[in-house]
Amino acid sequence: MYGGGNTFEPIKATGLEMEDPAKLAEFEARIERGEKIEPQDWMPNLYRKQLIRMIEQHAHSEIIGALPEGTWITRAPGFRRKLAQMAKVQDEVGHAQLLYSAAETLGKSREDMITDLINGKSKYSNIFNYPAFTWADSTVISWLVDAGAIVNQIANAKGSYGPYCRALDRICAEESFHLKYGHDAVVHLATGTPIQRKMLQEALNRWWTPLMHFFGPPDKMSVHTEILVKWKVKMATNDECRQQFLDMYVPKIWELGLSLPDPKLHKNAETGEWEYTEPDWEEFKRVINGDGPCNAERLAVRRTAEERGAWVRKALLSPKATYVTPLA
Ligand code: BYC
Repeated sequence: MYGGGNTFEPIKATGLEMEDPAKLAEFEARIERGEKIEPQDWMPNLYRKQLIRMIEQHAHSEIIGALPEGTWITRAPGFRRKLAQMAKVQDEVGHAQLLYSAAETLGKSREDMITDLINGKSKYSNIFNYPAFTWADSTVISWLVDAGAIVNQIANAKGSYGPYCRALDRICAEESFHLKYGHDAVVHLATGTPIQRKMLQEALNRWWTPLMHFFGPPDKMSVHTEILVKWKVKMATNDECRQQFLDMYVPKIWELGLSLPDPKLHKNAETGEWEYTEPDWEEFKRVINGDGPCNAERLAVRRTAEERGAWVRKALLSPKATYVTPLA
């Protein structure tokens, strides 16, 4: 079982009662005033644990997320798209580096994080456990998965933990290029031949449920939202991010003459809220707990990368390692 298997169970022991009440009150007052918490500052153990969990999962999502798109570098249509795809994948791996560094400031080593990933102990985003069969799948990831990520990350970049917020600021700047790249590639297919349009529509149908899952379970089922919103780690709830995504992107999808595989999907004119068929949350639980179509394959790739890179890390960390310049 992945992730400890307690998904959706309410947290019974927070450990907050063990904290010094005066320090806790001052910590919460700082957050209330909009101050950033920095690594050397006092913080409750639960804040530290929650941040490690979330930032680590985010970092893992970036390196695992590079895999489905990475397989399309050599198969992308044309040299220009290959170059752009390669740059995007490289950016995603760079995001993981920034995020692992941010999580390390909280006391968990990068080595431990990678070990927990490849042993299946840590989670990563549900969405990267689905296959990218066609080039259209890859374009849907580049446009809509990055769009969903930006909605979440722009909000959280204004949060309380300094190193995470600074990493998110930089990531969002790069993600906005990905969004343009993905949109361009989608528009190209949508305005292309009937076969290209069909391929795009089929990809959209495949990715819709994983995209709805991407923002996390509905607020009423979410375990961590309450405390994370209180401590300004999450600046918007799962449902708020999902609504914002629907608001921004459903009209753009429809504008291209594409459809979405949910007959109930519409914006309620009175409430201003999008109404939709609840995606299958049992499927979501299975996928995030290790039983999705590609979980085993994704982790196997990471495991191999770790094993094959071990000698490089060992050599670099060896006290005998010397850097020899060509002129020395
Ligand atoms: N996938 O209480 P909840 C990218 C888990 S990568 C998997 O609502 P929380 C990109 C959750 O962990 C960007 N698991 O949780 C890269 C918890 O389980 P545990 C990815 C999920 O933390 C390459 C349980 O369900 N973005 O953009 O309050 C190429 C209960 O959920 C998911 C981030 O990582 C999920 N989707 O809220 C292209 C953003 N959702 O830990 C693109 C950072 C929930 O108790 N993370 N779970 O075992 C977050 O903002 C929040 O963690 C979430 C979940 C909104 C995802």
